[in-house]
Amino acid sequence: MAAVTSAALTIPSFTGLKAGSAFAKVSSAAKVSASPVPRVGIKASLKDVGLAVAATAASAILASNALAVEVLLGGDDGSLAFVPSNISVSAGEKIVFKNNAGFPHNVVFDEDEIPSGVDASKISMSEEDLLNGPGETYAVTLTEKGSYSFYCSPHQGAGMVGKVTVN
Ligand SMILES: [Cu+2]
Repeated sequence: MAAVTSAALTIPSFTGLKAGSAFAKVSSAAKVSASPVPRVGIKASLKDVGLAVAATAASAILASNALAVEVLLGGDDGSLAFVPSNISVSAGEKIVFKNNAGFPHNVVFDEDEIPSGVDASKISMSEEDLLNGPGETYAVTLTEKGSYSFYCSPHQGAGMVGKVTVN
């Protein structure tokens, strides 16, 4: 919008030598069809603004991820594991599980190894629900303090289990 405003300010000075009434006419016409050069300039500026907005959104996403704890699903070495498998977070801190290798994976909290009163089904993916693609994520926020155990249902037998302590 700043680019459009500056262009509007530029056009009157461009036609400033003309009479008052002509000035008004040219000014309104200029809004519809400005000379090619300023139009290109406006388009380019708007594009730049668009990119700036996109960049801001991207950095905001990065910033929010920085506040979350990330756990990779599958090790870079091909191991069927949560990496790291034992984490500590603050109550209310977001935990993001991210598909890394050896998928499909999922994240299921063990109803017998979570604080009493917490509903395992509300913090877990279902046993049948799987993250199939690279980079897919499952995020959970735990608010009750205590110790929680979780596992990946396809790979529980292979030892893909983890633990989170909420402080
Ligand atoms: Cu798995």
